[in-house]
Amino acid sequence: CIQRAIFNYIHPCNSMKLFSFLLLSLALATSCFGANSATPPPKGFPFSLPKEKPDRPLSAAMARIYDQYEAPRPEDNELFSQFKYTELKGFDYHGHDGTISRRDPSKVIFANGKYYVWYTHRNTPTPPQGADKSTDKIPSSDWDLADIWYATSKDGFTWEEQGVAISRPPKPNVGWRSVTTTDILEWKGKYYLYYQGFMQASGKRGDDCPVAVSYADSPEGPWTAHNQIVIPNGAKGEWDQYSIHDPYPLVHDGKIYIYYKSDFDGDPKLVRMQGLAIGDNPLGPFTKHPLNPVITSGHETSLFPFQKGVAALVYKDGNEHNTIQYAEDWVNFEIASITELMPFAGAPFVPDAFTNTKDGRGITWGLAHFINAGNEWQKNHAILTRFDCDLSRDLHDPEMKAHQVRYTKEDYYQQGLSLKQKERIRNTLTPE
Ligand code: AAL
Repeated sequence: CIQRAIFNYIHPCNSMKLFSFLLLSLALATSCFGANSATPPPKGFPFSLPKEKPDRPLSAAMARIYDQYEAPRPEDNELFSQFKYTELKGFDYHGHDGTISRRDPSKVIFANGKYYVWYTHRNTPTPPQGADKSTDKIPSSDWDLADIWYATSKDGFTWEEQGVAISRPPKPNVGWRSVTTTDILEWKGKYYLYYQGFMQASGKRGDDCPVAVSYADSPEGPWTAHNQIVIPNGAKGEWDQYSIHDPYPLVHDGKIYIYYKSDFDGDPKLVRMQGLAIGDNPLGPFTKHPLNPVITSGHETSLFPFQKGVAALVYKDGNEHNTIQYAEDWVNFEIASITELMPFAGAPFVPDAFTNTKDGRGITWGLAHFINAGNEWQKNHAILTRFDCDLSRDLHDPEMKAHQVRYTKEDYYQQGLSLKQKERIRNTLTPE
């Protein structure tokens, strides 16, 4: 009908009518385009990533970035961060000959105007020689025949070693072979160091030990050994029957929550998972949680209060390694982010570790270690290092929220094929 209207209108042709026709066409064209702006939105996912979960059918992966993570982008996720590393000053390693090792640092605390850290300290005539060659002087592993030493710092970068905090006790006390892998608790004005107490050289059967504790009125000591096992190995046939590693105390709900690792199974490789034991008294007893293991991956797993719950740095082992996890109830952990280059044996400075907070603020730095620091297993030893991150609700450091860690081609070529793999590939018939 529009065509007929135009034909009737301009049939007796003259310039006025031609001008009006052109005007009418322009108006129609504009209205058509204009009509386009009233057309429904495109059916595809929008170009600008919605900050909130959109009301439309979503794939499992798209639903997950809204349901599982704090934000659809890593840079907006408070529980995502990169990790940056700085060499520490103040520790001597005998030229990295393997006779001295520092590793598995405790959480860092601040007291008397300075930072404190405790760690496994080994100083032996030889580097580790394995369980069969070990003696009462020759270590089996990097953490065999070790004591617990401590150091202080004004800035977290340069440290002053203060010396031994806890020495190995005489036989048959718990830890007579080696006291290692300690962590600190401040509780009602006193200090407690929990640690692995070895009563045989690590590696004889396995890396077997329970957890013991010493206490002091000051972080400077002197430390009194409780001389009893506070977190015992599990019963025969239970997941944690042989090893209770990496005790990691925090205060929550007016109680002491000690997270720990156990190595189990071993067929063909060890499985490493994390358990939880809860107590009202720092000298025990501690009750293991019935849902243990509570984290299915990780190694020396470090944790920190975050909002109402607790977050965990889960690295190195297991299906969910390289993740940062979160449990609002401090027991049931979910993956909060995926990251990389995570600190080995991360030991953060956690200002609210013992404040029984329900509003955890998070972390920005801590210490960690590098094992086989000399890149020669014949000189096996570990060194302490510092990491920085932005897992804090009180910091916004966009550089820490970048999600592309730069590796060099050398890093990739260092991850080369083994001889066995090269042989396999060589023997694989090339397709016709
Ligand atoms: C560390 C920790 C425990 C283990 C050994 C020394 O990384 O998991 O302490 O026993 O390795």
